[in-house]
Amino acid sequence: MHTSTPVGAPSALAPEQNTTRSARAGGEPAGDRLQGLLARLGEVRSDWQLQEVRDLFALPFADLIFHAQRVHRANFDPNEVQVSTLLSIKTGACPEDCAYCSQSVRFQTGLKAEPLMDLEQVLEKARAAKANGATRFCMGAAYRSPKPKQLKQIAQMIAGVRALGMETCATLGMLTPEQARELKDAGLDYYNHNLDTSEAFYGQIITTRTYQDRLQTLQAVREAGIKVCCGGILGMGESELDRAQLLHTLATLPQHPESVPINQLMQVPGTPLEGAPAPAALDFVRTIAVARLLMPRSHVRLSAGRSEMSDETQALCFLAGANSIFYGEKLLTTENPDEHHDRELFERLGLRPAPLAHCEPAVEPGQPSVRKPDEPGARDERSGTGGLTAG
Ligand code: SAM
Ligand code: DTB
Ligand code: SF4
Repeated sequence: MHTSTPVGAPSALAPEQNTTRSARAGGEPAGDRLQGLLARLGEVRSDWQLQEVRDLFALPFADLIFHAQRVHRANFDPNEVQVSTLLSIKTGACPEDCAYCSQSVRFQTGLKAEPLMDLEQVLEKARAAKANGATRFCMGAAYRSPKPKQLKQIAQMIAGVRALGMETCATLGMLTPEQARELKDAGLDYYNHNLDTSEAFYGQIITTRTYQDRLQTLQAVREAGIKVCCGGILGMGESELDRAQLLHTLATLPQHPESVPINQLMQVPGTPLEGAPAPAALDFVRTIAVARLLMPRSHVRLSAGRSEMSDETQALCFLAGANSIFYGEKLLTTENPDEHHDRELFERLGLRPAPLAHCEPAVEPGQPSVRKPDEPGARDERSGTGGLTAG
């Protein structure tokens, strides 16, 4: 007797069909729609539909990781991880009310506020980061937006770090187009400004600036010719739809951010988000994989939260396409895995820090230089040298 398998039902007899069918919530994708979506994976697109993002989230886990690996390997050496080190150059007393943040003046977090650091102090930290194997130095300041005098001082820091032969990154809050140009002129390579979450959920996390403000800063940064580092945070009480919407917004910007940090909330006592449920590890991995598929040429950073993750979860994140981390015992104000542990993790996984030359910018959507995962010219694996070193 002939029997048919209902859409979505697993069938041991038809493994290929199973790769096209949803096993999770978020709508039952029609087989044709999903086939069309899978066929285009690897393209650098800015025309993603939200439903496509949801369909990727809904893939069976093994299929999602398989596709993420294919796309990752077509664009990057899968054993190389870009390494950045963070420094808080101005700490605390921030007027904004970001519900996750240790540095907001509105929450009693016990953090000691520190003024803008001296140039020489910053350069000393950058030299140490470089000696430890970091190729990018990211300077963070707890500002709503920098004042002209502060920007001039920070411009000197950027020029100084660049002169050490490192890539420079800064995260200083909102910028005007003029300020972005000033930073570009100083030699800034990347500006980090996160969307943090979906537009719909954003108002529950921050009330002192709007989503639109953030998008405007991103536009100013892009137009100044600075590479964009933009991502978000998981574990703030957002839904899977919010995560899909965040990634959809990032992947439909006129140009993909070159760097996409996916943070897991570092819970800070005294903030409104203290006690928020942590994301399930597999959901975090899933989000990394979807980011990899949506933005094939971008570096996806396994950002804050690694100290709360097992080595196995981190390994799954690298397998899912994460290829950038923060290295060093501290993020801005919270902890990161200790350096010894990270060196061991790299050794155990056979990972290497990416040399500077490999930190290529992402490609603009629509450009013909799309590498499909199985196409000739897709990136070959290479062996590298060196490793993370101790401070
Ligand atoms: N004040 C600037 C701003 O908000 O644009 C720059 C510094 S701010 C600390 C940079 C980013 O760090 C935030 O946008 C947020 O995504 C992330 N972040 C801050 N606190 C965090 C936490 N507790 N856990 C995870 N990520 C956090
Ligand atoms: C990003 O996305 N994560 C980094 C960086 N950009 C600036 C910051 C993480 C901060 C974690 C909380 C803290 O250490 O204060
Ligand atoms: Fe201030 Fe940035 Fe923290 Fe928000 S995330 S409170 S803007 S330092």
